[in-house]
Amino acid sequence: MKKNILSEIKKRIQKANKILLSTHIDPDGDTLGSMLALHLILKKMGKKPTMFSGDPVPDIYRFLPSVKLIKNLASPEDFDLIIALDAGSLGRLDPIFKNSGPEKIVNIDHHSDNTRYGKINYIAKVSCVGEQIYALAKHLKVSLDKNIGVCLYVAIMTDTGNFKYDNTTAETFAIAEEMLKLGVSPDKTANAVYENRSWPAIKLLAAALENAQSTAEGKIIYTVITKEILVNTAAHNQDFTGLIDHLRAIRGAEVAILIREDHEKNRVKINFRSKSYVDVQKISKELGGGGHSRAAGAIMHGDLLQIVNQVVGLTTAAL
Ligand SMILES: [Mn+2]
Repeated sequence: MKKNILSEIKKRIQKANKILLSTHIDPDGDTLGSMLALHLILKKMGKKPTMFSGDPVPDIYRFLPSVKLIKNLASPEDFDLIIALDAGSLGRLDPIFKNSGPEKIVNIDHHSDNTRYGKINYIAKVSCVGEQIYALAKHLKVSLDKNIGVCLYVAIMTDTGNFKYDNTTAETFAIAEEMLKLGVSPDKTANAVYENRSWPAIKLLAAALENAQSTAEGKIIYTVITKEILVNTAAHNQDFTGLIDHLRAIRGAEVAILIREDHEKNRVKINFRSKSYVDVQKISKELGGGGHSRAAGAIMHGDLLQIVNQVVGLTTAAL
């Protein structure tokens, strides 16, 4: 099954003249690491892929090889193949793709609620898309090197929360082992991503913890980041990375919820993390979003207080 899909992808890549690779909106370590690794792999095959991310690359990922080649403008109609990485639905891709039919799209993703919007859909139950790019590289018989290794390592490291989420498998460690043998340094890579936080990010974290609320006997921890907090801390989108993990880390917490006002776009973003049994993908779906069973999110519109009540109510009902 997997082999068939990999050969189909291989055929499409070999046939294509102009290949566009894309991250999802608000890019994270998996979508970026996977795109950068795939770009290096395709170059080894003599292809000249273009990399696209509509949203800026967070500072903590700017050390990755070839990151400067990522473009924030592209016209999908100029390409004969589009490879989407780590995007569960067309809506998770930049709006430039909204009229891209399935014909040209290869969809490589690991979200179980993926809407299969591509002509070829390679959906796997693995920790990160990085694992899928690794499998693809093996199938393409492209030899890996340290640069590809560090990109894949970042994809794995970030999507497994440092090899500690329940998506971490023996295969995940086996791939990471191979990356280390290629010369990837686990401490340097982790330092670049995690020990490199900006002051606004720290101030934002302080405000998030200060305002955190506990409900349902401590099983739900939530915090609300208002427009005022964003202005006072000078925090940006990228400064939210990893913040919610501090809420989930609280003893007795099952679900952590981060509710944040996105005043520029007049909407409210909801992020969920659960520790061991609540399916937050299901809750997110009811709110029009999606994700994984232990990490999911949604975008909502309307009155902040009403949204908070609705989100906390739904989560309480799911306990
Ligand atoms: Mn991912």
